[in-house]
Amino acid sequence: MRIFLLVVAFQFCWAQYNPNTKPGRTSIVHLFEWRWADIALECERYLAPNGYGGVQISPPNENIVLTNPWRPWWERYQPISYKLCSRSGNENEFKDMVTRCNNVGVYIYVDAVVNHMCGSGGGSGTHSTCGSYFNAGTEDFPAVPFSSWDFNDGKCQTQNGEIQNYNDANQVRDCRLVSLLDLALGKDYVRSKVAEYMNHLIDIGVAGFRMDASKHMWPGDMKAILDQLHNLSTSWFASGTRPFIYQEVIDLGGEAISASEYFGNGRVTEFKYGAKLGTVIRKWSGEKMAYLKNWGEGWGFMSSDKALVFVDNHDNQRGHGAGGASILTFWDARLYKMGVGFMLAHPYGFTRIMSSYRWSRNFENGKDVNDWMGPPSNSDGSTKSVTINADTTCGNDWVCEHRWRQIRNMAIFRNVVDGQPFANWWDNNSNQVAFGRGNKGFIVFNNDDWNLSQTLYTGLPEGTYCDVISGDKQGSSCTGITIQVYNNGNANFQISNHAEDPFVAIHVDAKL
Ligand code: QV4
Ligand code: CA
Repeated sequence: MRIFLLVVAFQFCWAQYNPNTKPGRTSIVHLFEWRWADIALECERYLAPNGYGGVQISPPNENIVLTNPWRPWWERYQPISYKLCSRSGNENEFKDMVTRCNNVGVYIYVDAVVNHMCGSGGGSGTHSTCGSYFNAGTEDFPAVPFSSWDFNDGKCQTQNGEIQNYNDANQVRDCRLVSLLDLALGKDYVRSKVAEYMNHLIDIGVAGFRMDASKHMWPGDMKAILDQLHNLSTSWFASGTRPFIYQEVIDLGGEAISASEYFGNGRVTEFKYGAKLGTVIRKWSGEKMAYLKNWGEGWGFMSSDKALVFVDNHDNQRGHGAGGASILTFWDARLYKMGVGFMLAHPYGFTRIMSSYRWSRNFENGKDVNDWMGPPSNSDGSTKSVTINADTTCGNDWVCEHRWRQIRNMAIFRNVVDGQPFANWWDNNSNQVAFGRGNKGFIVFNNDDWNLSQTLYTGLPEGTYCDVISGDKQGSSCTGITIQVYNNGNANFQISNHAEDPFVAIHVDAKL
């Protein structure tokens, strides 16, 4: 009995850190701005067959419609109500997506924007994605309903009601983030409306939430909401399963609020990860890949079992949020593939892969003045569908990084080596490094300006392996280069610094 109670207590305390992905599926993909109908198809035709565990979706609730600038992606971070009605689709399309993705074992993680409603300058009318009336000036959102009683105006202590100083935790939590009307999450009523929204999603079948702008909410207020959440739907999940929670807190150090304050609620985004990895792979600030030997907690990151990690996100790939110019994105494809490859090979954290759309970047004085541009859209503002080309890449300006061979195969690598220890590190004291995961996988990088030619101990069983970066294993052959592992576990690696992708990865499922 006592053991049973301990097990229950353990599950209760730790459940919200568990991504709830199927065993052997270790990453999720952020399909930024995709339509629900396209996500449903992608789960069935690509994500499930390639071992992806889930999808982070853009905010599904009703938001303001902005026309100046024209339909920016960030209008979706300005809620008008909790109706499931957005540029990605309506409630029926949402339910269809969740059902179809869940049925193939790819789970849905909702971006929950619950710190605020729209900006104070949002005006009044029905310019919202479902046509619900609102008045930003009087803080009236009858479709929820919220009224001026439900906002933090009385609590915020700054003169203009805005966050002015990130060294003052009270301001950061109780004042307006870039004018966004700040919800009074201390109130039972507001908490209950947010919990009702999230429970509606849980009952439809979602597996967890990205908690947007968590830094701007008190951890205790969040806990009061999270404690009201239902268990996941037993149509797909074991009874008693708690929703996965990961909180967006940008903590690069040096502010009043730290990521650790949120560990009691769930996982937290580790923003140091992408900022530092970008600096290393770009070889800025004297960094080199040899220093990655103690990557993870050794670099001052939060503990691995609390971390949600990514190379770039929808903000910092376009200069919003944190990380600055070091962040690697699809625009720097060669370096990006190395960064994502490193992340997926390394055991630290729970990994999220970014999947983007292309926009016409236009730098003026170092800033992209088109950083607001929304997804590929038709002249009426509706989002374009994701078309699939004959070579499996995406059309209509959808980048589909998750379909790039190198990234898709490294997501599979991570599944194959899941649970295996970091092992057999080698470096040349510069930018040539290698490491393995137990005796299941091995990866070698050459980010130096000269060739790599090296015999290394891989820990893998003897055999011929297909390098999953330069090609794919197809039947008993390999479309890329092959690597011979000898009976002593050694293999010889040759990587030109001019190679299309200067890294090589092998694992036991790609043995010929
Ligand atoms: C502007 C001025 C204000 C002014 C206001 C007047 O900046 O000072 O008071 O006009 O009306 C957009 C505009 C922004 C505008 C605001 C309100 O960019 O200029 O204010 O709307 O009209 C996204 C975008 C923001 C966008 C916001 C709402 O990144 O640019 O603001 O959506 O549409 C911090 C936070 C962190 C946050 C990060 C970006 O700690 O939580 O900044 N990240 C998350 C999301 C992000 C989102 C939000 C939070 C807000 O990942 O995408 O912001 O939900 O680090
Ligand atoms: Ca707040």
